[in-house]
Amino acid sequence: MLETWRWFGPDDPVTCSHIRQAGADGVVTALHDMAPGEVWHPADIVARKAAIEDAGLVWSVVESIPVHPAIKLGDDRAQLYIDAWIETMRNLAAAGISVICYNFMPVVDWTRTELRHPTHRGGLALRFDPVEFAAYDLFILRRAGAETEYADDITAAAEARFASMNEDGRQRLESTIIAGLPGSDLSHGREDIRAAIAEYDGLGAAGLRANLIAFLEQVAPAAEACGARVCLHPDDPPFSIFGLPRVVSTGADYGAVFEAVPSLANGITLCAGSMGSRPDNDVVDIAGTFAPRIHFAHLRNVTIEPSGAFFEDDHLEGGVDMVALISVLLKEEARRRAEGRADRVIPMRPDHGHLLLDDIGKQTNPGYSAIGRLKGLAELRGVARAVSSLSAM
Ligand code: DNO
Repeated sequence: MLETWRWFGPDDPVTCSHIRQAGADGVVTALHDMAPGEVWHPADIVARKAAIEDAGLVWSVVESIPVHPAIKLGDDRAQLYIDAWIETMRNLAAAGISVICYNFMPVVDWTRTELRHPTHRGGLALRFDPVEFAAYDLFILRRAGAETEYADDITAAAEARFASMNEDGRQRLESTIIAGLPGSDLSHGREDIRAAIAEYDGLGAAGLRANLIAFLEQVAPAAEACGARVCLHPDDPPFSIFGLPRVVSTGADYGAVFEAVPSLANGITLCAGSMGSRPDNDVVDIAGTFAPRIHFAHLRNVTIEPSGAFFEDDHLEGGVDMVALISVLLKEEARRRAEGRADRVIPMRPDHGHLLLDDIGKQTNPGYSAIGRLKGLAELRGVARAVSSLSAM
């Protein structure tokens, strides 16, 4: 596997020099200042690539080219934005950057309710609590219709949670949920988010999936033609929030997409943490099923609490058997080598990490501090090294 590391560009407090010191060889980044739908200019791509190479690294994966909401809604501007997305992909491929991650989550990208959840060892972790989420949706956002969507026990627990929060706590919850986590390309105010959610009224899961497939029916042949591979990141969390459809949450969801658009250029970002946040997803099994389409892997782990809340655990703890998952990825690499595939090395990154040691109190992007990821990468590297040498015995 190629060890990579997410970098948010020149403003990221974790620099390319830090990435080199952590032992990664590849960088995962995007032109984060471009708005969804804007075409990335070849000169800007080449300049960013050169800056990464000057630091002794390679720009291995683009995460992400944002998908404009018009594409997800399938409205009359969709074609314009599909063309723009494809043009950006072509410009990247022409610069030699061919692995392109994206997601298809409506309105909000990855979402948590808490950014500094103390772990039992004293680090700080990201967490999602459905009761806190419902408290926000029902009693702060007051989304129209939300009251009919939650089970009575969740509504009662959410009401009690809301009542127990002071104004600061309510504001913190709101900014955690809607102000945009790093890489999400979106940051909403309360009115904007109500309006953005309302645009999806009536679309439903079938409509959203049809729009995803319509997008891929154009993207996959264009990717094949320019030598790119696109990889769809799962929903995080992998279930509906704000009453919005989410259609990339399970193995069956991926199966439907690949059945409709079988090209191997149409692939998956295997995100162990996102998929593992749902007890009915067997991540190792899903990885095995779609192995030839795994163009990129996000390795992290979560523990699901009895209430259904989940927190981001150490990379080798939590619900996903990381040794088994890495074994699937290494086996797939061997299979690709035997098949003579050019993409035989799968890029992976240690996804997120706890806030630890000196990083506590520093300005960091939630989930993307240096030390937690350094530790995660070192653990994952150890597993990969051990699995390969044991399988060579
Ligand atoms: C969270 C990430 C997401 C992911 C995008 C992919 O840390 O995994 O931001 O990058 O959703 O498009």
